[in-house]
Amino acid sequence: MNHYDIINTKSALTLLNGNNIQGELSMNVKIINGTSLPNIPWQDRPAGCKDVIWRADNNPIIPRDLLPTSNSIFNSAVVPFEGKFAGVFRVDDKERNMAIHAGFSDDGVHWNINEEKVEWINDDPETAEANPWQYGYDPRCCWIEDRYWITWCNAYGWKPTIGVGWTKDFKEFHQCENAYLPFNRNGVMFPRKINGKYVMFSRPSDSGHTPFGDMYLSQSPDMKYWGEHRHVMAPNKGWESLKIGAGPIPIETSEGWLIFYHGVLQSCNGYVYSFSAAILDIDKPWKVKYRCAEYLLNPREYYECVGDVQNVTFPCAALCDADTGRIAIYYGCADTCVSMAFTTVDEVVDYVKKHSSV
Ligand code: BMA
Repeated sequence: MNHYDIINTKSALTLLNGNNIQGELSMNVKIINGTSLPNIPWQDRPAGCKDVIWRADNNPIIPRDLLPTSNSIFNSAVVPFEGKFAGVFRVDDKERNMAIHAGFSDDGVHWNINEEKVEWINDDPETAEANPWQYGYDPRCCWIEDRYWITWCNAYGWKPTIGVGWTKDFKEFHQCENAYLPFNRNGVMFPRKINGKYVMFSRPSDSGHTPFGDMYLSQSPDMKYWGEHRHVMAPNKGWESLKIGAGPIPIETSEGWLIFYHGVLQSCNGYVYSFSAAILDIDKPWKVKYRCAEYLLNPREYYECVGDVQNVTFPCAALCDADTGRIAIYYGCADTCVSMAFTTVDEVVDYVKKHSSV
C-alpha cells in the first residue's frame, strides 16, 4: 500500500501559510473505508489560530438545560444518519440519574434530544433478568456492517462496566450482554472487523473515580464473548500521567488507525482532562506507531473550566469526511455541556508524527 496516496476531489482544502483556503484538493493521508460527508459541520481555522485542533465559535453547541429535566448534557456521541445526523447523549437529570437519550439534527450542530431516555429492549429474557437498568453514561456509537453499535459505561450491580447494544433507526434500541466484568469504562469499538474479529478498547478500572488506568483492547467473534486482550497504551507524559481512555471511534487511514483519547493530570486542585491523538497499526491495533507527546486540546475556555466538574474536555465522537479529510470532534465540557472542535486528517497526522513520543 502506498502510504502517501494523493487523492483528488473537487471540493476540498489545501493548506497555505497555515490558513485553510478553498481550492484544489491534495490530501496526503488517505482515509480508508470512509464515507463522503459533504454536509459535515465545519468551521475554518480562525485567523491567527495556530492550534492543530480549533474550537467552534458557537460553543457550547448543546447547553446543559436543553431538556426541561436535564441537569447536564455532555460526553455524547453522534453519527451520520439518513443524510442528516443522529446521536446518543449522556443526560444527567435533576435527580442526578444518569441515562442515555437519542437525538437528531439536520446540521450536526442544532440538536433535538428526546425528553424520554432510551428504553433498552432485551431480546434475551435472561439478559434482562441479569442486567436490569441502573445507570448508563458516556455512550459511543459505531456503524459496523448493518447497524449502529452503542457502548457505554453501564451499571452491573451498581458497578460500572461496558454495556453493549445496537439500533438501526435510533427509535428502537436493543441491549446485549455486557462485554466485561466490572470495573471498566471507556468501551470504544473499531468500525470494522480486524483479522475476522470485532475489536473494542476499554479501560479496566475500580469502583470510584479511578485514579489509574491504561487502554487495552479486546477481540470478539460475535459481539458477545470478548477476549484475546491486548495492552495498548499506559499513561505517559504529564498531561495524561494519571489515566487515559479511548474517545471517538477510530478513523482508518493510510498511516494507521487515527485515534483521539483523553488523558488526566492530577493537579493540586483536582483532575484535568485533556485530549490528544495517536496512530495505531492497521492489522495489530495494539501496536502504537505514533503518539503525540502533547495534548492537542485542554480545558481553557470558560465552559471547559467551569461547570459541575471543573477542567474537563472529554471527546466521545468524531465525524470525518473522506473526500476532504475534515474532522468534526464532539467533546463534553466540564461534565456540563457539549462542544465541537475541528481539524483535518492531514494536519493531525502530520503533527502527531512530528511530535511523537514513540
Ligand atoms: C470520568 C467519567 C466521565 C467524566 C470524568 C470527569 O471518570 O465519569 O464521565 O467526564 O470522569 O468527571
